[in-house]
Amino acid sequence: MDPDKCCESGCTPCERDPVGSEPRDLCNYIDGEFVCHSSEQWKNVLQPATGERFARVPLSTRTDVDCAVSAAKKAQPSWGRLSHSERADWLDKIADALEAKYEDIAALESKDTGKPISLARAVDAYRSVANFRFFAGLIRETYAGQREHFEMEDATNIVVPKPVGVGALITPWNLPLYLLSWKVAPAIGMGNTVVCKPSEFTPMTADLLMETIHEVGLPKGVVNLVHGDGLGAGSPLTSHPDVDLVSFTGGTATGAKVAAAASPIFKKLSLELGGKNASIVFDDCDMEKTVEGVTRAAFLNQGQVCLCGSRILVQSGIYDDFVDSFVNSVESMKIGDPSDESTQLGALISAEHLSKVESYVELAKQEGGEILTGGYPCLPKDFEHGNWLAPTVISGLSVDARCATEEIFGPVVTIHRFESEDEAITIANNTRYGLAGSVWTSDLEKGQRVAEDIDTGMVWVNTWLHRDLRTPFGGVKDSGVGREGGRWSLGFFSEPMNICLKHD
Ligand code: TXE
Repeated sequence: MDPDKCCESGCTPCERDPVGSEPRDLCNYIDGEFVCHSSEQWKNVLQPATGERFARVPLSTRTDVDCAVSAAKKAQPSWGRLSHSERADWLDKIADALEAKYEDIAALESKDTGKPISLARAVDAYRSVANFRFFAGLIRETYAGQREHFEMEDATNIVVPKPVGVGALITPWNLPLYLLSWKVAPAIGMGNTVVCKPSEFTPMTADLLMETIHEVGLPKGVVNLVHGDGLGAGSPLTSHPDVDLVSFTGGTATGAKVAAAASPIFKKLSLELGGKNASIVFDDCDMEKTVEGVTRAAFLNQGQVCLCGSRILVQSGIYDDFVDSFVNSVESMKIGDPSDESTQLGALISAEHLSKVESYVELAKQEGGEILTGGYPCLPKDFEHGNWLAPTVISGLSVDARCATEEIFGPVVTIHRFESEDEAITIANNTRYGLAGSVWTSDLEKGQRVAEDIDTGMVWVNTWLHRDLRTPFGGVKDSGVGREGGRWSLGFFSEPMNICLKHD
């Protein structure tokens, strides 16, 4: 084998462009080295706010995927033999090193995704560090004492949490490092080695994570990264015979392809897919707090969060007042330059995605909807080539309308009137999705009762996106399969083996 190549099929070390230089060409990270990809193909990385190119991402191929999987496979046995607490120490080291780059994470994420810098700091940078730290603590706490065991009269059963093997971690563009770290930390913490495939639209903080992992000296091959698109890199990764588990977050249509690729060889699979979540507002809610909470749920990250409350159901007694206050609240949000600290709404991820969202607004008009607020924001010339849409509120649609049941994944919400608790629940469940939802009422008993009847994986009462990392995260119906979060992540990223010891 050529000593310059990291595996038989060949990937050569690449000279990294210095961080901060523009435009930058990114490299894959395989077997502890930044390496070139095997094709000549690149994709431009554009700033959503301005349309300017600021980097190029490799369009890797099956050859690169093979290389990365073989590095991960080679590294797994010795990594898997470390104790849980030794691996937790590595997670803490990564958390510390990432924390030192807090502002870089926020700035890169804001530039790459078009989201406001304040949000990138408070949510993306914060959670990326917190994910590593949280799983370090949880793994230590869970596996510090005696192993879980079940006594019989004449035998003892001991449950041994073994690593699954090589994991493929595929992430989307809306919360790039937040979601990647949410998968990498428990996956490697439980003794697996991984190949990451971040979204080709937002690769910058995944590169930063690899740089961080390299700096702390994580054993080579434990974390590998292949850049590229779904067809060239994602698909060969999910169908690779040496990949034992796939954790995917993305669109429902892509999730179906991933499941089809992974299931013939029985890979362990976790799919976090789309949502069309209802925010249910009862007559007895605290109006001011509810308007604030429902506005945040509707438009955080320009509505590009799978948990966003994109259908707002309001009880008839307060419908008119609520709609007035809600529209006022939406119109007061500051949209514009993502690097401005006071900005609340940034740009959409891509021109293609903007067109998809715009097409839903057009469809809403054809379906008989009334646009209560929306349109295009008036912005300085620097942003004329960006992907902008003002937060849009649509009323008057049937609850069966396509805009009221399909995932738009942008700053567009529909608002509907209901009379009774039962009707609210029926409307909330009237979609193929089942990820999340929120209920707004001063009666917590009613809040819990309604929440239990909603067919989703998560419901918040009088709050939204109030996350405790110990709780299960995931959806039902077309929103996915499986749960991650807390001990559910530890369960997914391990295989519980039972050893039965017969007593004399
Ligand atoms: O996501 P994709 P897209 C929803 C949202 C959006 C739609 C499509 O409605 O409009 O999905 O968005 C990789 N095998 N969400 O097209 O394609 C891809 O490269 C393996 C909801 O941007 O699902 C990327 O890394 N991988 C969602 C990742 O999958 C494949 C967040 C997600 O991309 C692949 C984002 C394949 N065949 C969009 N094809 C959420 N749940 O939060 C693509 N990929």
